[in-house]
Amino acid sequence: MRYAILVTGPAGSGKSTFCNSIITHAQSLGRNIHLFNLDPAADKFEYPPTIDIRDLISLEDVMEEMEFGPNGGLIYCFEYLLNNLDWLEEELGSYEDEYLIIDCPGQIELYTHIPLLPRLASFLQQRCDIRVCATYLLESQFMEDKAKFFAGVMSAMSCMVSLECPHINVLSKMDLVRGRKGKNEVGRYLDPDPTLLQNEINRSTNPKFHALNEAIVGLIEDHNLVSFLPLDPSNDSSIATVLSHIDSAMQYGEAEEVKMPNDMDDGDFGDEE
Ligand SMILES: Nc1nc2c(ncn2[C@@H]2O[C@H](COP(=O)(O)OP(=O)(O)OP(=O)(O)O)[C@@H](O)[C@H]2O)c(=O)[nH]1
Ligand SMILES: [Mg+2]
Repeated sequence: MRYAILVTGPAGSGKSTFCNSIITHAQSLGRNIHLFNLDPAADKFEYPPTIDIRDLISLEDVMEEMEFGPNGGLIYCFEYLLNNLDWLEEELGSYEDEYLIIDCPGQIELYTHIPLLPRLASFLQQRCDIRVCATYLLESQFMEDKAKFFAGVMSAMSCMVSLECPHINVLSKMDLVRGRKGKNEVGRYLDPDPTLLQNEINRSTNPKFHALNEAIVGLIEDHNLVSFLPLDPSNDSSIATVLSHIDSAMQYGEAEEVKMPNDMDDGDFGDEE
């Protein structure tokens, strides 16, 4: 069986750092994990990618030859990849046992506006028979502004709905809030508490939007879809917990044994107040 973690999230949310931490951690456990770089604009890597979209197409060439800007160029690169999936199939080879971590670019239109990543995810799952788990990273700094946090929750939800595969949301860069937010307060964000947050958002938005706030909060509450795992890449047990949830979502390992994820311990959270 083959497995792949699709690492998504807005620009700068810590996707590449997360990929590195997972690789480092997996290697320390003696697991073999390969990086698949899907960002045609990436230039520096801590671990050399085993599969690299830049071997197929160069963003620089696209921008120069097609006279596209960076975002249009990126969309072009993705469309090119999706029109050349034979290339990818060859790169993926026919390994039996493989665990890939796929570092995506941060442009949100790749999964929301134009379903490029959903098409790739379904290719990996259906054509290549790879079990895929998507992760969506949102920065912990989003907790500083509730309206922004809710926009982030909506984007996570939109990604989750469009990708149609097991999905884990991660609140990244938790080291930045450590000691500044108590465990209970962080908990309200990890398992978003819509009604409590609604009042506070209403206070900072024009009354014209209160009905809209309520509708959005209702949507999040009714579907109870979004919760987050905290991630602090400097803390090994935090990485282990996130990886165990991913493994469990894909049922990685012995097929006959159902795996349960690790519980979160105190070290995974912000400090207690
Ligand atoms: N403090 C802190 N900084 C982080 C963490 N993860 C990433 N960063 C920093 O955030 C910035 C962006 O990190 P990347 O891992 O490149 O984020 P990305 O999502 O891959 O960014 P794009 O590929 O450009 O969308 C870098 O300066 C990182 O050093 C973290 O857990 N804690
Ligand atoms: Mg990156």
